Amino acid sequence: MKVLLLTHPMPAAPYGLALLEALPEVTAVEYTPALTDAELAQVDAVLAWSFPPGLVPRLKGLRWVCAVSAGVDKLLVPELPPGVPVSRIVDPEQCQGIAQFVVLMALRHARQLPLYDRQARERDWSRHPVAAVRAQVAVLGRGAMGSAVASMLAAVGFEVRSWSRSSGESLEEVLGGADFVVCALPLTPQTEGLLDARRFARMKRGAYLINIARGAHVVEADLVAAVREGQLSGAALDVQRREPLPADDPLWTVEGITITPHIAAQSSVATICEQFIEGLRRLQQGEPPPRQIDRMKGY
Ligand code: OXD
Repeated sequence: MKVLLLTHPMPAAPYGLALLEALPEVTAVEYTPALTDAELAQVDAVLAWSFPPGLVPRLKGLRWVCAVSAGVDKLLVPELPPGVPVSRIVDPEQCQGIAQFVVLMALRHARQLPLYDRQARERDWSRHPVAAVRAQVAVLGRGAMGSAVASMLAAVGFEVRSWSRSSGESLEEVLGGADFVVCALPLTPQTEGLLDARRFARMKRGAYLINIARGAHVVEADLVAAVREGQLSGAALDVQRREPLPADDPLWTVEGITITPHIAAQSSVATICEQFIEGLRRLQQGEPPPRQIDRMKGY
């Protein structure tokens, strides 16, 4: 069996070493553009974050795609044959890390830490009314991430309302009641650009957005406008449409928008290897790989 490692921007070496130790009979190759058609045609499985353009049709023997991540949106390219199963990593520790990040960002905003940081630089000891952390949070997405986020926010005193596309509730109504909106949705054609000028206008004036899902959920130019004109008080964006975010992107320049480089939480190499190796063993035995997503739904 042959596997292709496409873990860029993460280095492939640790995954190759783990595979060699656990499944010495499997050949693991790190992707380079120099791989020939004949070499690529022998690949049975890939461990990947995304596919370089034009690669998938050359993987003629592909039997399984395993994402190196929780989200699989970058792998669901139209060229991927419909019968090839796609799996994702399911890591409770990553969900917990994401939830901690959201709570951190929500409390930081609710307790005005950026303001006090600014004041401290000027040795200004002014006090402002303290907002009770009883604010309302709308968590968009009820999957593993969204549920972990909702529970942790509730545990520190926020009032949480969860929404998903299948809940039947009106998104506009849920947004309209929230002081904070957290995006934890999968990225699909139905959720791309969901948070746009129209939705920002439906939010409470001064609401705060936290996005730990995918940059493409947000129409970033609309967000910049909404924050600049005060409709939103700000946003914490751990994900952006273009990653790495280019130095000249307007998102960097807006007071109130915090950018972090997709670090809210990551699965450990050990967990990814464990789940990939489990799937390869199943493939060797002719069994379906675990943690498959529904390719029709896209998550
Ligand atoms: C992701 C991840 O899907 O980091 O963004 O796992």
